[in-house]
Amino acid sequence: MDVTASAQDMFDRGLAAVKGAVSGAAVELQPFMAGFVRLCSDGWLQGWHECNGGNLTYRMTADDVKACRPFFSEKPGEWVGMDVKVANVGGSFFATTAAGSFMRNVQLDVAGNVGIVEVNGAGDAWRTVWGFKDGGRPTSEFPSHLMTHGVRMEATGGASRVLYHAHPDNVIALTKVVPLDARSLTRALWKAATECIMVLPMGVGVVPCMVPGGPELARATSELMKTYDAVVWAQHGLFCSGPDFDATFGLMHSIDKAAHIHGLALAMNGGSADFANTISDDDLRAIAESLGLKANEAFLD
Ligand code: 2HA
Ligand code: ZN
Repeated sequence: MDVTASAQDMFDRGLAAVKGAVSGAAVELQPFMAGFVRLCSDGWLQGWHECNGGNLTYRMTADDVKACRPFFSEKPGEWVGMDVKVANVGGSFFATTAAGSFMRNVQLDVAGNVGIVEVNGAGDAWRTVWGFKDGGRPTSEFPSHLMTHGVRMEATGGASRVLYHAHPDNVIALTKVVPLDARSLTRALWKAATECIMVLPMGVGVVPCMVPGGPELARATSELMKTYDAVVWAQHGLFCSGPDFDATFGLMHSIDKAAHIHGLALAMNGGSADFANTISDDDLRAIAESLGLKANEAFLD
């Protein structure tokens, strides 16, 4: 037996194991990844992520990429082509939940349930550079997330970085009882509680019931995201965008809470939306103006 070769082999294996453990932890310890994981856990605790419901993507900053680059795989995955081409996110890196992953498991095994992918210069293919350690791939909604990242980037001068899809119960229920147009839904939400218009001055967009993960839903959502930072998917859930994890989670939470209050008020009022008291349109304007915000006039009387 060649003792020297065997000792070298053991050393190499040990080094690889340590490097693997350290590299996983190092990406997980980055502030953006801590925020990513926290949002997944918080969404689970809200009850918005039954089974593998929901998904999350984050467009990394140049500093995020610099901090993570030493821990990227020495050999990135193969390029995988997409049916969509989003030129303005070409060359960007995204953290994304894995297709089929459960939000409740993300905190237990980040590298198994989350990956970092690089998008090629043309914006029509991706490859894994970190994570998906059990052989996963980006969320099934990745092409629609990418299309929407492109749109939100443009609409916000680059500020928008987070896209979050969840299945909040109250929002889904609301789409069963309010006419499915953006004005009616927005007014029900705005008038539920004074805080709603503060986080949602443009209101919400709405798409009718469509096949989850399909190209039609992707196209409709990204089109509406030119105007709105939140889009209700009838009978399905909600899609929110924001500059960071707090703002995006806060938007999802605020909209679900307003939908909940609307539902409670309907139940207390015997099912009628003719409430004894509510927030007037002038009150809504005054609330928005108090924060220097311009409410969407198309949705006010
Ligand atoms: O990721 O929620 O809409 C699973 C879904 C699809
Ligand atoms: Zn969904």
